[in-house]
Amino acid sequence: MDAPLRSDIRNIGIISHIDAGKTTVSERILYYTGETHKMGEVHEGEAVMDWMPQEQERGITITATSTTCRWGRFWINLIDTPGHIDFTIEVERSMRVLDGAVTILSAVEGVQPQTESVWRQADRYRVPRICFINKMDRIGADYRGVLAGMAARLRARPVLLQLPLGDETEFCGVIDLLDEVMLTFSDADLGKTVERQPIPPEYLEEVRLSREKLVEAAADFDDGILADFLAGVRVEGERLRSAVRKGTTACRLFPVLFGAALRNKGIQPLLDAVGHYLPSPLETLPVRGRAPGSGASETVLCDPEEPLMALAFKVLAEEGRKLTYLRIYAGTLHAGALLLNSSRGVTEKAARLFRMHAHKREQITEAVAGDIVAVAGLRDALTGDTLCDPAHPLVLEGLTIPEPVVSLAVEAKGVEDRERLPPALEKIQWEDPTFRVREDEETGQTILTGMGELHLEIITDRLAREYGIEVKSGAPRVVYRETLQHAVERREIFSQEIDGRLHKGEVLLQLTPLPRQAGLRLILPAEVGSLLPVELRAVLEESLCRACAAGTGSGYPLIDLELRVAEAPFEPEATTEMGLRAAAQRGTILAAQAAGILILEPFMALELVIPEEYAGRVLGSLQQKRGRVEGIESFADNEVIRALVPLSEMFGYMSDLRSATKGRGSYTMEFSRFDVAPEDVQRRFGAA
Ligand SMILES: Nc1nc2c(ncn2[C@@H]2O[C@H](COP(=O)(O)OP(=O)(O)OP(=O)(O)O)[C@@H](O)[C@H]2O)c(=O)[nH]1
Ligand SMILES: [Mg+2]
Repeated sequence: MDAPLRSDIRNIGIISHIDAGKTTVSERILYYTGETHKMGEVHEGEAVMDWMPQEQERGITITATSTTCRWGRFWINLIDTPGHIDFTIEVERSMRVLDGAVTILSAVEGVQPQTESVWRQADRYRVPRICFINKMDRIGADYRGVLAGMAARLRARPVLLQLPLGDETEFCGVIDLLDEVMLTFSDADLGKTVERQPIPPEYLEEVRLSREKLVEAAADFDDGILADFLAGVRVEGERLRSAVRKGTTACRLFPVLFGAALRNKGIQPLLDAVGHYLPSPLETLPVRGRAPGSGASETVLCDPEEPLMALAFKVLAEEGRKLTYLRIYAGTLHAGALLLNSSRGVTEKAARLFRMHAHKREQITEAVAGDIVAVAGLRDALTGDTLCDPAHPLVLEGLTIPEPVVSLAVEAKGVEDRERLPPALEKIQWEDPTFRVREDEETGQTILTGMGELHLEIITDRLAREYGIEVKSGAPRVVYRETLQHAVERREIFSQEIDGRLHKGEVLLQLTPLPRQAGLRLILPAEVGSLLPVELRAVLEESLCRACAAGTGSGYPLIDLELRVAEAPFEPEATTEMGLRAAAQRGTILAAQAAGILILEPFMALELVIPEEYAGRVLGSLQQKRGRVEGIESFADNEVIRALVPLSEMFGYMSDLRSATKGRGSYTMEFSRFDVAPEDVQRRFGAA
């Protein structure tokens, strides 16, 4: 069977701010690599990578779509990610399993707020990147400004591998600085034919200067090049390529290329660059796994002969069944194999294996370490789970799941739909770890929690379209947390005879408020000296966590406190699981109420990019929204404002900003922390 060599695999993601052109670039990649025979356009709702109806209607990407394509000897597993912050989990899961990324920047807008966020996500996973400055055909394209923004705001070191040919609407191709050749893309066949010609004389001087800078950057990674550079000897393209590759894979250098995806320009050199500069799975940092029992960690080698080790990074619910995307880190996966889900301690069968082509599947029989494939037949696996050889259990590090902070109360419109709602929501939860569901005990409503208004809107739309369930929903609200006002100590004793048996439980609890962002710190009595059996200790710990998660009455979890169990006496024959559970839960709630509850609300880190002339107006409106400005910097004609704002004030901000800046401002917002809510909110919950 036709299968890739590990050294020829490139697992890459396409990342950027919303609308920079990721899907348009991906569609060209599919077309030029022969994956598709028609170029799908985002604005016509025809992009293959944007296959969901909600994506096609809105012209935005919502879910990360993975596809495999071939370019020369390379097998590229490509994931097109969404730019909208509500779908940030899609970038997170992709960065977790990819070996490299292409960052798309708009030549007009440059480094935008969300560019910074995805750049930080890639930094966190140490993913090497190449940058593609897109939309070079647009009026106002200014690549020098983009480079300055990269250096200043991303603190990255860009290195030009090309120069653009022609400005704005005249943009027609690029000059390759390594091989010193001009590349143009034929309009006659949708850019398929790349013509190579000598550099026009008027560009020679600029090429000389830019190539010198490239050689200087390459010299930092190759002493031979440094010597030649100092001696004024010409350095051939091939040597530059390998030095730039070293710098790129070490995340110290970020090669920059140009194009206009919509005009079919610049894509083939980008594909070459993916092969040349981004690492194969053999070259990435070794992955480590942890043994489930002992916690001992060991290195996982990207070798088909090793025991199987894979990470589930995405789950799709298709007609009630799961399709699970796996990144294989070690070993060979055969269709029909029994795997251990070491994160959950269950065995599962990988019944069928597929190579994915956007939404279409190609069935395969095996896949090796380094590859990305999809599996049908896994029942329990969810995003972040490890699947491995049952004889060699290890758990890989999972994903960082961002905090969902917006909630929406919904009710099924039709009576018969009420019962169908929970299973439908469960399936959507399989797919999306940033989507939560709970019942409000008082109102009987179902509360959906997600990343933002758009996220929840898409979910209700999917309920109607995919599951035929129409829901009535209220206005979106923020979610809250509870914390304590004072320290408190409480002894709780439970003692009751139930069905002729005495159930006792006793705890002495000490609750102390902690600073913001401290979370929950649980301290049980020292194991030495405590008579409490191990099983009951576990019961105690679980009950306390549960009590905190339920909160004291607001329905929101209790956080930022230390909960110390100073005493948990054990009376053989009398202390039971039920007794201890009752004492722990009741004790925690009553103690917290005695300590005085304080309601916390979500605050977001807001980053705005707006033209200077609108700064005054935008700052004024932030102040009204209880925002705290934390920094203002100027880049070119733009002001970049960073502020901390309560999320409750930010609903509908997109249209506010649009009208305040005549559509020229943009922003991104991500959860920062829970902090004290104002008086009216405290009163609403009967707190403070
Ligand atoms: N002029 C011009 N427009 C472009 C270019 N590339 C993309 N566009 C347009 O920009 C818009 C956004 O493109 P997309 O490819 O959907 O952007 P995206 O980055 O995938 O957006 P999200 O997935 O929603 O984050 C579409 O209307 C494209 O047609 C380009 O090179 N030049
Ligand atoms: Mg897109």
